[in-house]
Amino acid sequence: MSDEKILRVDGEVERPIELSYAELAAMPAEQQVVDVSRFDPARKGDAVTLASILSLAKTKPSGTYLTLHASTDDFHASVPLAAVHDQGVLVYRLDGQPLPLAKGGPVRFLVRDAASCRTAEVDECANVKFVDRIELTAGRGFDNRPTDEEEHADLHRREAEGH
Ligand SMILES: Nc1nc2c(c(=O)[nH]1)N[C@H]1C(S)=C(S)[C@@H](COP(=O)(O)O)O[C@H]1N2
Ligand SMILES: [Mo]
Repeated sequence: MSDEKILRVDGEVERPIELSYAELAAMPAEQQVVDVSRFDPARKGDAVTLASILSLAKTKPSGTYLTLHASTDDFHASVPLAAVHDQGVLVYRLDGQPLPLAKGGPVRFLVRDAASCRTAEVDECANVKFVDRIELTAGRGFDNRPTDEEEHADLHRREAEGH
């Protein structure tokens, strides 16, 4: 059902919003990022810019962190908004269809120039899959990304096994 709301944007915003696949696909052409493999050959699909979603929800000045929630597997990451505002995209479509769960759908966050795992606050680990809620928070919000190498290796093992 393409009218079903798949993404909620709330927290430190003036206008909390909920978007469906159809609404994401209907966003203006200049807010769409068609074919993300153009900036990351390992990725596929079409996206909208994070900036366009945030301008719809109207981030308050108090919303300094972007906290991405994936309830599907209870994974959460919170990153400084300034570091991702212009580089973040939300992949929602693959081959003209909603992004499937197996590819991180319904919505996958990607940072165009993410550093390698655990090398910075904004790293590949912050490329959250199955995003269903984006919360603007005043300071760092909930984040359960792995903090040491062992935890991180475990997570990747579970991911490879399909959880
Ligand atoms: N929902 C969710 N998103 C996630 C993860 C996860 O376990 N669950 N793992 C993260 C980590 S640690 C990494 S390095 C990247 C891996 O993305 P890839 O499988 O597309 O390479 O996804 C990130 N996003
Ligand atoms: Mo990671």
